[in-house]
Amino acid sequence: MITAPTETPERKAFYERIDKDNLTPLWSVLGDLVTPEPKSGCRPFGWKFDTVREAMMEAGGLITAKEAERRVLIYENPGLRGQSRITTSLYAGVQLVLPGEVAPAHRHTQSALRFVLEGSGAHTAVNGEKTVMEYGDFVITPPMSWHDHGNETDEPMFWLDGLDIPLVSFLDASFAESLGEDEQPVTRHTGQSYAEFGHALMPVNAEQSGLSSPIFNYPYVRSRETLEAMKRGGDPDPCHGWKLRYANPLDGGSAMPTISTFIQMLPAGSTTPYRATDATIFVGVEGGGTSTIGDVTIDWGPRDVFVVPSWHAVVHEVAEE
Ligand code: 1HN
Repeated sequence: MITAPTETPERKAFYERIDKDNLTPLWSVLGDLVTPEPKSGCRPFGWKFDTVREAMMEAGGLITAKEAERRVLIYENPGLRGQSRITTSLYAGVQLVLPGEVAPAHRHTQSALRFVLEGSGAHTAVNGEKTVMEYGDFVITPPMSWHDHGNETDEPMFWLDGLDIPLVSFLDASFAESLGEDEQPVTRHTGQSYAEFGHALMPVNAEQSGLSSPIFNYPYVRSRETLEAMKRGGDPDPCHGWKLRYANPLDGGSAMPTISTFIQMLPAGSTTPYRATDATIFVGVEGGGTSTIGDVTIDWGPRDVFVVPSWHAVVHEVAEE
């Protein structure tokens, strides 16, 4: 633990003198710069989907998806208000596309992911291919890929958006562009990427461009089936239950390089405490439980979102059925 040296009148006068030259003594700030353990401004917190849904429906009456560009309410971490962040490095929000609406085609350097929370059958198009979205589907939009959304169903469609906005801002690397059309031209069959890369088979001339996965919709039906197979095949991990990582089939890495993504199924009972340096955003899919992060306890069910900050141990508890 590094504590700052005491401030004598001579030292204080010196600091004030050098301040006008934009100089600062390291010894006054070292303890905050280099901490013995990660120190996060992010706080453990949970949002109930029902509360967010109500506000989103109200937003739906106030502004169209097109006028808003993206009609989203941002999940702002209570420790990071005014910064459009859910954790130190990530942005998240809930997006609503009403029947008949489009969210126009654009692209940007930020990586985006969607996790479908309500509705069935709206689509997103990414780099010339459409995918139809269902509850629990995990969809990615890699950096600089054209993307637009549309809802031709007669039900509202909601999803969780996650983007690496704070990380990209930290690097001063934000670029964005509008296509100037609501929808991008479609050049590939719906489902083509998943057909070509989703089955441990891939085109012989497949080239990796960038670090993101060529699959852009990981359907929930497949993830659910795989978790069930893992469950039949063996005991759960004491920390994680049965847990899968969304992977890039070309290199085995994360589906997108800046945001790791997983889906896990928890057995009834309590997990053992888990602590990591990455802050984690959880979203309930089925069932529900209680998660304890230090002295904060969060109840969650399907579509609820909660955050575990960096270096905070979490214990999940799921009731017996
Ligand atoms: C964006 O492009 C989407 O494409 C959603 O759905 C949320 C938040 C900030 C910047 C771009 C989308 C976004 C976003």
